[in-house]
Amino acid sequence: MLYQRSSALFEAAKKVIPGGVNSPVRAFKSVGGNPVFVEKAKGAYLHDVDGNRFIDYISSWGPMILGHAQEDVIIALTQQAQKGTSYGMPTALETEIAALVVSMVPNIDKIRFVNSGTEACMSAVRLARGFTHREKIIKFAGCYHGHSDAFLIQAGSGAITFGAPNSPGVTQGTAKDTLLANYNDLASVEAVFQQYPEEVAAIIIEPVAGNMGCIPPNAGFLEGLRALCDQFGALLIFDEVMTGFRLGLGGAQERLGINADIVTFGKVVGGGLPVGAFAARTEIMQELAPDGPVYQAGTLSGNPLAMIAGLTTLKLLQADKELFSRLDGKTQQLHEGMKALIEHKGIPHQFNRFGSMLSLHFTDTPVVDFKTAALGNNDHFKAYFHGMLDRGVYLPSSAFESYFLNDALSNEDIAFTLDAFQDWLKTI
Ligand code: KE4
Repeated sequence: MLYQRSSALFEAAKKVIPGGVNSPVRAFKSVGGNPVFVEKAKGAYLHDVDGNRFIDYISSWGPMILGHAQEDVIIALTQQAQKGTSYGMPTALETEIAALVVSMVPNIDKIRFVNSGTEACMSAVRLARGFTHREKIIKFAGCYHGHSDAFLIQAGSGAITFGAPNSPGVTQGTAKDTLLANYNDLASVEAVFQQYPEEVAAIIIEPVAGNMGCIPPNAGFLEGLRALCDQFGALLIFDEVMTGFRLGLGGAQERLGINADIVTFGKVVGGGLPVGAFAARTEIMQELAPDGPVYQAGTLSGNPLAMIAGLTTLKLLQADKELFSRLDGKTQQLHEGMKALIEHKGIPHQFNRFGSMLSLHFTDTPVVDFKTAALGNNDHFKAYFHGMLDRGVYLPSSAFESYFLNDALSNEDIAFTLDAFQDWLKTI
């Protein structure tokens, strides 16, 4: 693979954009080399500016579950754009997508749309604090809920990659109200509640973690969180920015059978446009301005382009009753195919999979939390990432990310990916 134009574009970008990217994980810092610049994408494929084609396993970090440039979404966007792109006034479109999400997702009566997953999680925490009149939150080492100050404490995703899970610029005043526990470790959560029995407004968690690689919850873990929240009067916030509309229409709540108090969304709900959302039962949502005193706002929140992209995507997901099982099946096919190829190679490896989320960790230790995720051999990961990239397969550019399969992937694409993996394995 040649990447000359990408490299030249990267040099130009670095002159006017910090690190040459608008989101750090894209910079390839964790895997080395220069990022690939995309020219276009269609279905399961990314095409870079050097004419290379890649099978895409990040799907824009989750949103493109239907594949890129899905025809119905593009048509709906094009038609909507003719009517204008943002009004700063309410539209029936917002009500339509809000009602659809409320009909799909358990335990929510009302939803507020915002412009990113960060904004959704930030607003959900403010709402939980306003509703409970408490100040502290519990988050889990390695989980990532966006780049709002309160979350950049032992944060996952890109924050781990840069060795700055605790970002400069986050004040001690903020950090003192973010309490840390360990994923899949109920005792660590109970210990925090015992120390602050009446001060915790909420637990916020990725019900299936995707920012330490993919880490499913152990049996009983989420149920235990629900019980602890009920015991200590805290709210349970499910950050479903990744899992929402990916694990199924009802997301992790439905798939895992756990009732959250507030649910946040992003990625798929916007169909590739900037959308986040947070939702809860009326008793909680009525605290939000303009009904209640908890303030939250946004110029482009609910804008018609984002709404029509999200609405069209959700309707397509709802109409295709086989989509989620088909997607899970492709993920299982990829997982089992890769495992069969690597397991006799004497290379330490762990695969984690849940639904259409998957990750490969180069360690013998089961990956169940931030600590064990950090044991992965990053030199192996780098070689794997670039080995697959050079063979036309685009994987997440960090060991602390999950793959996100899309419905445009064909059996031939999976077979191509397994051939590339087998060919790479011969080189190590
Ligand atoms: P955004 O602000 O990036 O839309 O969403 C933040 C967020 C919140 N919650 C979860 C569970 C998330 O995974 C994210 C964002 N995910 C990362 C990928 N690990 C976005 C990719 C990036 O930072 O460029």
